[in-house]
Amino acid sequence: MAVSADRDTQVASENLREIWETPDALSRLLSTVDHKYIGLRYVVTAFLFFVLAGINALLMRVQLMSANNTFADPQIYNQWFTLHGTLMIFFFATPMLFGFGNYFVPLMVGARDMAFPRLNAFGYWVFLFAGLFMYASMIFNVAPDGGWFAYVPLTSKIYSPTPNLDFWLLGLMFLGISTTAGAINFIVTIFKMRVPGLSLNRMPLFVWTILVTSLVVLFAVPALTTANILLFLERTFGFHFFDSEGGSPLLWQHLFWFFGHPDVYIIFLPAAGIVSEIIQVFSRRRVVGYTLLAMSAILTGVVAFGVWVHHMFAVGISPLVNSLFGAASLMIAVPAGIQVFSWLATLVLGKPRFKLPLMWIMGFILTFVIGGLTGVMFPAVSFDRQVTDTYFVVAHFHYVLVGGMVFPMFGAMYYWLPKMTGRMLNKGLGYWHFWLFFLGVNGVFFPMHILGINGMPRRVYTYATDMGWEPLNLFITVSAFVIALSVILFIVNIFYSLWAGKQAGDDPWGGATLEWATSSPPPPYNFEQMLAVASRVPVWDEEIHEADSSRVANINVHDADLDINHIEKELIAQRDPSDVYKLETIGTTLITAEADAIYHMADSSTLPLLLSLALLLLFTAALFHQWLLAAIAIVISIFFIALWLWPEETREEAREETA
Ligand code: HEM
Ligand SMILES: [Cu+2]
Repeated sequence: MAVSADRDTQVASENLREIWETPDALSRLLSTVDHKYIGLRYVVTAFLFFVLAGINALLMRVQLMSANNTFADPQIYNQWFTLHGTLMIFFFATPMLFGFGNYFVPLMVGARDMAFPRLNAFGYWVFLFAGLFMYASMIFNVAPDGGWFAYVPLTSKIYSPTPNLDFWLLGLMFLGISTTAGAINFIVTIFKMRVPGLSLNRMPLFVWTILVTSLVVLFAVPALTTANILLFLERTFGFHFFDSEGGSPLLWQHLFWFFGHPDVYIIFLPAAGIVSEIIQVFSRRRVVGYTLLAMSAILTGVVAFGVWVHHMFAVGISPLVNSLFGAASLMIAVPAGIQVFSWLATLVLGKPRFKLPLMWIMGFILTFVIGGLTGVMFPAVSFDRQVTDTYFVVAHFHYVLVGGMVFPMFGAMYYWLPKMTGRMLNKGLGYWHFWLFFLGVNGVFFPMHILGINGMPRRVYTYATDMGWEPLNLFITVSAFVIALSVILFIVNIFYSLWAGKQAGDDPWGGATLEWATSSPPPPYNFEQMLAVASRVPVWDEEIHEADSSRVANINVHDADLDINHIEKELIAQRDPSDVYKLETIGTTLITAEADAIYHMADSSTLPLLLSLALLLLFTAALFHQWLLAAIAIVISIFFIALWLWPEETREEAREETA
C-alpha cells in the first residue's frame, strides 16, 4: 500500500512538473509566468534599486560631512536627493513588498499561481524597464531634481527647462501601469483563488494587508498618474493646469498628496503583515487580536485618504481646514496603536524565540514607535509650521520608512529566503548585519531631530561653519557608512549561503501557514494535492493531528473530515480524472471560500515582455518628443495586446489535431 501510494505520488508530481514547468533556461528567462520566478525577480531588482538609492544617500552624506564642502555642487545635490527619494519610495519599497506578495500570497492561499499569470509577468517587466528608464537619467546626468514630490512651479517648464523632470513624469506614469496591474492581480487572486476552507476570517494577516494595500493602490495611483499627465502636457504643449495663467500650483499639491499620503500605507501595510506573520511564528502562539489586526489594516486604508492636507499645513489653507485634517491625522494613531499592542501581547503571552527574523521585528517596533511619536506631533499645526522642511521631518519619515519597512523587509529576508532558495542564511553574519544596521540607522536619523530643531533645513547642499551643525553632521555621515557596511555583510551572506548555507528543509521555523507545507524552494506547481484547510494556522493544526512529514498529502480535498462543501465534491466528481494534469487551479467563493469553479491558467509567453518593450519605446519616444515614433509604438502595443487576447486553442483541440 505504502509503496504504491508513493509511486502514485511520484507519477503525479512528474506529470504536474511537466505541465507547470518551463524547462529550458532561456525560454524561462523570457517567458515564464511562474509567480515564484516573478516574485524573486521583483525582490532582487528592488534590492538593486535600494543599493543604487543608498549610494545616492552616501554621496549626499559625504557632501554634508563638513561645512562649506565642495564635493558636490547644488545642481548635482538636488539630483541626488530627488533620485534617492524617488527610487526608494517607488522602485524599492513598493516593488519589494509586491515581490514578497507575488511569491507568498499564492503559496499562503494554496493556489498554484496568481490569477493572471501573464499580467503578473508583464507587471515585472514594466517595473524593470521603468526603473532603468528612470535611472538612465542619472547616467546621462539629467536626473530629476525637483524633489520626490516635484512641486510646481519649480518643476514647470520656465524653471526646469531641461528634460530632467520629464524622466520623472514619464518614468512614474510607466511604473504606475505595473503597480496597478499588480494590485488587480492580488485582489482577484485573494478573492477568488484561496483554497476551500480558507474563508476571509482565516486568511493569513500578510494576505490581508496585501489585499488592503492593493485596494489603496487602485484608488491612490490614478491621482498621481493624472497629475503627471497634466504636468507633462503643460511642460510639453503649454497647457495651463498649474501655472498662474488660469491654473493653480496648489492643484499639484492636492493631487500629489492625495496619492502621496496613502502611499505611505501602501509601503507600511504589507510590512505590518510581515510583522504579524513573524511574531506569530516566533512567539509560537496564534497572533493576539487577529480580527483587530485585520480591521486596523482596513481602517488605515480608509483613513489614509482623509489626511493628505497635513503635508500642506504651511501653504496657507484656512486654519479650520488645517485643524480638521490635523484631527483626522491623529486618528491614524489608533489603528497603529492597536497593531503595536497586539504584537506586544503576542510576544508577552507566547514563548518568543529571538532568532534573526524576530530580532529584525524587535528592531522594527523600537524604530517605528519613535517615528510614530514624532508623527503624532505634526498634527499640532503650530508645531508643524516650526519644523516643516527641516531635518526634523527628514528624521521622522526615515524612522517611519526605515523602521516601518526596511526592518520588516530584512526580517522577511531571513524568514522567507530559506523557503525561496532552500538554504539558510548564516547566523553569525546575520547578527553583525542586524546590530550594525540598527546602530547605524539610529546614529544617522536620531541626531537629525536635533539638527532640525536647531533649524537646519532639508535639501540644502551645504551650511556655514558658524551654524554649529558640523559635529552632528560628521557623526551622521560616519553612521551612514556603518549602515552601508551592514548591507554589504548581508549581500555577502546571501552569496555565502547560496554556496554553502545549511539546507533549509521544508519548514525550518515551525511555520503556521501554507507556504511551509511544501518543499523549499516549492515545485513549479506549488502543491501536489489541491489543499483544503480548516484553520487560520493550518500547518500547526495539522501537526497537532498528524506528526508525520506528509502533511500536504494529508490535507487534500478528498479528506471528508474537512467538511468540504458539496459543490466542490460535485466539481471534483464531474472532472475527467486526466483533468488533474492540466494547468488549472480551484476557484472559491469570496467570503467563505467554498469551491465554485475550476480555472484554467495561462501558459508561459513572451508577449508580456514584448508588450513592455513596446511601452518602453513609447515612453522613450515621448521623452524625446518623437511623436511619430510614439504613434508607431502605440500601434505595436495594440498588436501585441491583440495577440495576447487572441483565443487559444484548447489542449483538447491540440490533442485532437495531433491525433
Ligand atoms: C538606509 C539609509 C538611508 C540613508 C542614509 C538616507 C539618507 C537620506 C538623506 C541624506 C536624504 C536627503 C536629506 C536632504 O538633503 O533633505 C534623504 C532623503 C530622503 N530619503 Fe532617505 N536615506 C535612507 C533610506 C531611505 C529609505 C529606505 C527611504 C524610503 C523607503 C528613504 C526615502 C527618502 C525620501 C523620500 C527622501 C526625501 C527626498 C526629497 O527631499 O525629495 N530613504 N535620505
Ligand atoms: Cu502624510
